[in-house]
Amino acid sequence: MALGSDGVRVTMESALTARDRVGVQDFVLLENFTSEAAFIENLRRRFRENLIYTYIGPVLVSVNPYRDLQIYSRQHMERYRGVSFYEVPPHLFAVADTVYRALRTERRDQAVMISGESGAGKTEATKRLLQFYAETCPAPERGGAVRDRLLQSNPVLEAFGNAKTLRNDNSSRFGKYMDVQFDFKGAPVGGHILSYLLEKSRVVHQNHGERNFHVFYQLLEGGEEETLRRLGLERNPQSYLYLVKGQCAKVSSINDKSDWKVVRKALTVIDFTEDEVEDLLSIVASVLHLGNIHFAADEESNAQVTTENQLKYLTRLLSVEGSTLREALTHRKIIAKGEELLSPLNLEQAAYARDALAKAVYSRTFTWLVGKINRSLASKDAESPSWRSTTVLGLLDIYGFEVFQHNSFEQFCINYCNEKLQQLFIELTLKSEQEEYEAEGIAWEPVQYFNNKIICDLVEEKFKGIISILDEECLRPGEATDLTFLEKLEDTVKHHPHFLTHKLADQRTRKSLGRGEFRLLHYAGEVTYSVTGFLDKNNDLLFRNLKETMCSSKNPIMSQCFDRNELSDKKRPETVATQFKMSLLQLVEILQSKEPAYVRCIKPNDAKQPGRFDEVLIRHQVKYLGLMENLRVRRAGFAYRRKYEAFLQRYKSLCPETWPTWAGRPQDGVAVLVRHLGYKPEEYKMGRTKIFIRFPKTLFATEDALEVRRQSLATKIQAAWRGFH
Ligand code: AD9
Ligand code: MG
Repeated sequence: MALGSDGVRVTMESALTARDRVGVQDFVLLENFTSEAAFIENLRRRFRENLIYTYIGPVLVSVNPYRDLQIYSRQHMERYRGVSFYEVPPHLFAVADTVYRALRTERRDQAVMISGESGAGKTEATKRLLQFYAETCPAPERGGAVRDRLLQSNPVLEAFGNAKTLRNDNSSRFGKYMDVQFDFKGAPVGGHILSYLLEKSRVVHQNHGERNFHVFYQLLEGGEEETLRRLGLERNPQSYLYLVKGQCAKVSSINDKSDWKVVRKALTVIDFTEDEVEDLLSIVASVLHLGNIHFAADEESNAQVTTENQLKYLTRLLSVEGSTLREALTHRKIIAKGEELLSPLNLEQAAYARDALAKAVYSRTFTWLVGKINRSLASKDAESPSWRSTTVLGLLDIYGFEVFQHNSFEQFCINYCNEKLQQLFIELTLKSEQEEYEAEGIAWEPVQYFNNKIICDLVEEKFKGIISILDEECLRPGEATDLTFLEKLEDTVKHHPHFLTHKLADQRTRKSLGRGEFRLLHYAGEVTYSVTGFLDKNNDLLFRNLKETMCSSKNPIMSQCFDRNELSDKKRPETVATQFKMSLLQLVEILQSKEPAYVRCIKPNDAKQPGRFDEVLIRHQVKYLGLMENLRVRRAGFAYRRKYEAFLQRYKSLCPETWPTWAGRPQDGVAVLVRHLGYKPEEYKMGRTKIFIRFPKTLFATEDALEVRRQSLATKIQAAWRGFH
């Protein structure tokens, strides 16, 4: 069979014969598997042929083509259903189908973990997977709407949680883990979403060339006249200070107007009533008004609100008392010795309080939205017997490793998250390798690998870890600063091989480190973090009277977001880093309880353009994703393994004893076959159900023999045909 132009009709082994042109479909078949150059060359060859998918054993590596390759149609879905993983060229749908079948036949929960840097294609992959399940799975007996809801939750979450950044026009600014629940017939019956660390600083500030969250622009562009009038909004994004910082309200690849239509419709599908939509939009609009609140200093340098009109709209949209809000924006309430004191804010403090309120309102609304979607996705059949036998398929679309020119608290959290996931990945990959060897009765050969637990500990350990030390400093308001935090770090983790600061560095490396920085040697490489803002971001303070004001809101969404208990609670709320750490531990637990599958996404260039393969950029990602390590683990023992039946079926024509049919056990047939082919004992092992071949060259030689036989057969047939005529 020739390589089909649609890239689908080819079997794995026949593609091997075209390996010079299109590379190998599985990196484990690379002759020189420890060479990064060979790895990248293989990716390049395939990318040139628009073959964006390649395996490392069961792991799928995907390179963003930045063009529509027409490979996700219903027809493609059908081609990948029910076929064996290796019989078809690598594809996301092959993973989708394999995972789904394992879920059905083994009744074990599954998790697909999708990782990669910003713009690598994680969210697209997640959407394609969901679409695959929505379109190919049977419909549930009851509550068929859940399929629509699963799909429609996405545009809503993207409107509120995605934004145009320099790296990606539709960048997810939060991490997402989504469970899809299936009943015993394999029909999707419910879902649940967990979200992680929304980048809320974006609400009040965007870098040049970036935007705020999509929803603001969508509402201004697409909202009906009457809606905008009610909300007191003008169409022009330039009118809103929270939207002009990045100076790029318009993006050629984005159509805010039509996107808004989609979002508006989706809200209805996920059970929003008209009132709820109104309440939600009031909040979105209030954030814009909040950004336009100005202050002027009175003669005592105290801040006064000067934008009465904005205040009026805010009061109405948030359903709070005007005087309370005015006071809360310009004063801070302090409780000292049981007495309440109002301390006026200066201009800088007032602007800080206003921005803190905008961020809190927006991020809590986002959390509420996730909760609302979850209620709509919750299986309505919770009490029925089928519920009890549901299985779960999880999809993890979470930020990849980040290294910028300037790295702050956010990158610290994101990179810590990647350390945790990498640890889990190595653990699970090794475990599954070991399990397979044991199941097949083959001796396990221990693999040397870098265990990044040491870095995870450095970040998360009690008392001595970076997060603990940061939290400790956050408990000393007025005394602690970002720099005292750094000093404490230096004192506590002095001689750690993965930690460095200006003071601790030797003369040579000192030059590359600023005084307010610390450097972590992550599994994926070095990252230097500036401590500026660490305390503030970790504390995430919202002045008490602003909280009180919001608790008094009559907007039903706001009153759910700001709970009065928060005010009376004597216990300090958990810091941002600690909350994140706990949610990560929970995530790891969820993932550990499931059978894992992996999609590793790679971004080919920074220009968001098709056809460009930037080798330097790709080499970095291969490193960050730990792909060479992954390949090494996979290749530690055997390059290739296949069920006896499949192996015999393919190669039986190469041995007179097995051709045309072998009557005995497939395993015995394979034993006869490989002996005939001259396999040496060190080249292979016979497991319980599979043959394991150590080197690719053994397989390639067999494959070449097959090709020769096919050609000679074809020549004979042609000759016979000519003779016949
Ligand atoms: V981020 O961390 O959220 O900033 P992602 O999620 O990894 O990032 P995303 O899926 O949003 O990246 O992909 C970025 C863009 O690349 C998409 O908007 C598409 O235009 C493009 N893309 C990604 N994957 C594919 C694909 N398989 N086929 C075609 C793609 N285009
Ligand atoms: Mg994304």
